[in-house]
Amino acid sequence: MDASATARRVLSRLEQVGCRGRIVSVQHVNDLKNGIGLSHQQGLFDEVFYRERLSGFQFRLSETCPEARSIIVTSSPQLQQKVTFRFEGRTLTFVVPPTYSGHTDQIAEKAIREALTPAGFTTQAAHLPAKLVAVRSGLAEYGRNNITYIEGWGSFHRLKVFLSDLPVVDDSWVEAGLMQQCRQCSACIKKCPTRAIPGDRFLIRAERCLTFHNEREGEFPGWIDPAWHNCLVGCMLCQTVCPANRGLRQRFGPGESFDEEETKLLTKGVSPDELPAPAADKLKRLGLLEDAVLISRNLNALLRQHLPRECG
Ligand code: B12
Ligand code: SF4
Ligand code: SF4
Repeated sequence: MDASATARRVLSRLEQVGCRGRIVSVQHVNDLKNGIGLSHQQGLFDEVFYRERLSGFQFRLSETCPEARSIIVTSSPQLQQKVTFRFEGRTLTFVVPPTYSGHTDQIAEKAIREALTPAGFTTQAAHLPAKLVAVRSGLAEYGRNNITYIEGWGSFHRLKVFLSDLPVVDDSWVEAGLMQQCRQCSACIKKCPTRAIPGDRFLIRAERCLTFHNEREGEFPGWIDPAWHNCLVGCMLCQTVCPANRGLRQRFGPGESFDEEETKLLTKGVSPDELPAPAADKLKRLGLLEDAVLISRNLNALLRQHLPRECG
């Protein structure tokens, strides 16, 4: 089978398993590198944020994956999950945003392999800036909140990037585009409690984003008002206010429930291997098992907000 037919097979196999994808030439990796590099040179990133979250991308493919010919980017729809905790005789429900579970990456990777292997091609996961690949390949568009949107799935989708030795015949690489709906809207700017979405530039101030702080270890900075916490991890405010997510924001996945004993253990900050198997399985299904200690800190912050007297 030739490269063009194999590429079509990859994309249709992805659709069969509920994902969407685009395949572009590996040469565009320089644009990705320059895109992030230029913003860095212009001083648009807080240095701690850059070092912790952006310095690990692997752009030097000639060293790490010299046989790569294409970049495959996939998008998989995911829903929010409601997670219920029994605590001090009360039931409290908090949200886990879409995209924290990596199970859809495995589904996408399997589909890609099934299409590539019979034609003699291979694939592997890549560590590249996924939004930039998704938008420049034409798979998605940016919202003003800096999250990417896909027709029918809004921003409730997870991205994953792969490399392949499949040569690219029909390449496409567009300028990064802003969603049409954003031109007349600034709802996310107004809703963001930390002012992370600026009015005077496109790039968010990631070091102010609640997600940056509740996904990293340590105490929350003093300027974060405890009342801002709205999810077990991450933050949903700039997505739930967005008109492009109308019809999706009320939908939730199966969710999980933790009983009184499990909740108590979680609040104590135990490591994943100290959790009883059923509780660990629930965290695993949510995609949060490795983050059990962060979840403990975040859960305590939410409980303090909802049960101020009980939790001190
Ligand atoms: C670092 C990171 C973060 C950081 C920084 C977020 C950010 N906006 O960059 C923090 C911890 C804050 C974070 C938060 C969240 N994240 Co995050 N994060 C990442 C990660 C690891 C890298 C993102 C990145 O490359 N950032 C660097 C910036 C520079 O990239 P960029 O936004 O694409 O910037 C380009 C554009 O701004 C463009 N540009 C510049 N000027 C202009 C002007 C115009 C008009 C236009 C159109 C474009 C444009 O050029 C820039 C490049 O120089 C990716 C996973 C991955 N491997 O890529 C997930 C990822 C982006 N995160 C994701 C998600 C879901 C979130 C949260 C929604 C989680 C949550 N619910 O709380 C929040 C959203 C916060 C927000 N408003 O952006 C998803 C996004 C999926 C989607 N639907 O788009 C990803 C792809 C993870 C995944 N596997 O799906 N995240
Ligand atoms: S809230 Fe409005 S401005 Fe923000 S991403 Fe959605 S449509 Fe765009
Ligand atoms: S995720 Fe929350 S804190 Fe971050 S930009 Fe959106 S609204 Fe602001």
